[in-house]
Parts: sequence; C-alpha cells; structure tokens
Amino acid sequence: ISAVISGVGLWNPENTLTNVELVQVLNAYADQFNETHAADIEAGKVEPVAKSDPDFIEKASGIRQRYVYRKDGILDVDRMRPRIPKRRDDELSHQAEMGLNAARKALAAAGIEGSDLDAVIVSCSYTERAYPAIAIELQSALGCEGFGFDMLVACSAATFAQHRAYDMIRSGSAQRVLVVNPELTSPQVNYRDRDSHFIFGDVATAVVIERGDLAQSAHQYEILGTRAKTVFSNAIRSNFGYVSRTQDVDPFDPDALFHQEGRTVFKEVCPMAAAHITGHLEAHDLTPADVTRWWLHQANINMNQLITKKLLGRPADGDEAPIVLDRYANTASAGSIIAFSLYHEDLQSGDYGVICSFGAGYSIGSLVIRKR
Ligand code: CO8
Repeated sequence: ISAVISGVGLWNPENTLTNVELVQVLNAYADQFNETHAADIEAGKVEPVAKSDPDFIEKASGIRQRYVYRKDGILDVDRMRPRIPKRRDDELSHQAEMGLNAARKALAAAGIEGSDLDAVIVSCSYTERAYPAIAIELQSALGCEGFGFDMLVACSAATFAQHRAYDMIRSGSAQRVLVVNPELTSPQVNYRDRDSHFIFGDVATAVVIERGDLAQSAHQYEILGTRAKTVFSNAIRSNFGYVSRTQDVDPFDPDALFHQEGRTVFKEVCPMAAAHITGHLEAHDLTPADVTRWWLHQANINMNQLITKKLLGRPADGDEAPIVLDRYANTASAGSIIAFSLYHEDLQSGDYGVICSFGAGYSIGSLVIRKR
C-alpha cells in the first residue's frame, strides 16, 4: 500500500509584525525598566534589560517580519503579550479556527471533502487546552467520521504526525488522514527578551495523506519512507505547563516562556540534521545529489545554509532549498510545510524531495518523497 501527500494548505493571519515594531516596544520597555531600577543596576543588584536591534535580527536570523494571530497587546509596553479573547465553549476555539482555515485549503487541493477523511491529527508545539482534543473539535467541524487526536513534538510536530498518518495508511487502519498544524506561538514568546523576541510567528498548515490508489489530485507525492530521531536536550525549553498554577508562576517568568541557548542549538543540531538526512536517503539508495527540492525546517537562515552545504558540498540555490523565514519567521513545526506548500508545484514526475524538521527535544523528522 502506498501513501501519498495529495493536498497541502497554508493559512496565515492578517496581521504582520516587523522587526522595527518589535524592537521599538522592547527598547521602550528597557528604558522604562532600567530607569526605574537605576540604583539597583548601579549597585549590581539587578541586571539591566538589554536593547534589541533590527539589523542584528535580520543578519542573525534572516527574519524580516512575522504573522501574528492577534497583534493587539504585543506592542503595548505595559502588556507585551497578545490579547486573545476567551471564547465560549459553544464557539470554535482559536486553534480549531486556525486549523480549519488551513484544512479547507488542503482538502480543496486534494479534491476531497471533510467527510472523506478517516482521521484528523492536530500536531503542533502547544495546544490551548488538553481536552477535548482540538483534533476532535476540528473533526466535528469538518463533518468527518472516524477519530482525531492531538500530539505535541515542538518543531517536529508536523513531520512526526505525517509519519503517524503514513503508518496508519500503510497498516490499513485509515485511508485518508488530515494532519493539521495550528502553530499559535505568540502567547509563549517573551517579547521582553532580546535573544528571542523576534524568533516566532503564527500560522497554520495542513496536509492530506491518502492511500495512493485513491488519490486524484494534480500534485501527488509518494512517501517513500519516514525517519525520526530524538535526543534529550535542555538547550530549548519552556517550563510552562498545567502544574505551573500550583507553583504560583508569574506569567512573565522567563523560565515559563520559550528560551534557548541559540548558539548551542546551532552547533549541535546542524550536524545531527545533516547526518540524519544523509542516512535516510541512503536507506532509499539515494544521495543528496538526487534530490530536487529540500523543504527544511525554518528556524534560522544560516542554519539552513550550513545544513544544505554539508549535504551538497556547495551552497544550495534559492530554488533547491526555499527559505520562507523572511516573511514567516520561525513557525515551529509548520516551517517546512509552508516551504512545501509554496514551492512544490513545479516539480516534475519522478523528482525526489525531502521534508525535514529539526528543533526542540531535540527532535528531527524527515520524509523522502517522490512526485508521481
Ligand atoms: N539585538 C541585538 N543584539 C542581540 C540580540 C538582539 N535582538 N539578540 C542577541 N544579541 C546579542 C547577544 O547578546 C550577543 O551579545 P554578546 O556577544 O555580547 O554576548 C550577540 O548579540 C550575539 O548573540 P548570539 O551569539 O546569540 O547570536 P547568533 O548569531 O547565534 O544568533 C540566534 C542568535 C538567531 C538565536 C541563532 O543562534 C539561532 O537561530 N540559533 C538556532 C536556534 C534554533 O534553531 N532554535 C530552534 C528554536 S525553535 C524550536 O525548537 C521550537 C520550539 C517550540 C516553539 C516555541 C514557540 C514559542
């Protein structure tokens, strides 16, 4: 039984945030904080808040702007977090709405209806609640029988969920699976921290994975194989969780927001990702030279350039390993799927491609695919 990606959908919020806007609010906060705590800073009792710089951001990361689900509140120096209104239980939840927008596009691309699906997986870095699963809410909104479940694997959530869809189809337990990634990262961003305030954006992606003999769409990619790897690391971490309430955690506690040792991540993850991809290709008697397109995780432009150089022995050109970071920033697990969504239709029948994520965990997930 073959499994194919037969449709992909991408939805981005209306609101964009530029580097300059983010830097302005952080620097205003730094001035305010440093003035208020001038005596303690002078006495060495309090660390001053460091200022940010738009040129640094673009040079260090390749990011120019990001989409945010709700802009309101982020640029208010007295708030510095999005204002996302609470919804009633009988309204669609925020992530279900984001996911639905991307899901509809993926279903249209695959030429199928929600009722044709057997399963819905919602997979992303965070879900806004533990239960009922966002996937089950989405399943209901799409009018799909069968089952749904949520799963979290940070940056590798999308690829790991696609692996599960592949397994389900190959084992015969489902014929058509929708994998949805509503990446609502902005609530976890520390907009007061210059090291990380620029990194993330919000977006939703979705793919339909179908049994090969059922797929009818114009652009189909057979999944030749999947490979996953995890290695425990504290270099990317957030300690926010359902136990936080019992620990009286302050919502601005940096420990309860995304934080990382960016340099360490860079050094440790790049060689791991390159070795992982090479090994996965070898298992299919392929080499990096056989691959037409690389849809890589989008965390940092320098990281992607280093990985593709390690793989190809030369820099990749823009077409080979597309970058979407400039427009979208790091959208956690959705990054490689955004790249796939925007840059796949020009592939010819028989062309090989690799989708690969790498990030927190550490986690690495890849799919080797071939256009039908
Ligand atoms: N403006 C000005 N200066 C700055 C700024 C800034 N905004 N930020 C840092 N600096 C300073 C630093 O303090 C440092 O100063 P000094 O030399 O005095 O110490 C100097 O600039 C250089 O800093 P770095 O060495 O940190 O700079 P880098 O060139 O390494 O760039 C990056 C920093 C961009 C963070 C880079 O290291 C990087 O991208 N690394 C890879 C990180 C990565 O891929 N992480 C993956 C995270 S995503 C993930 O796993 C998903 C998690 C789940 C989702 C979470 C949703 C919220």
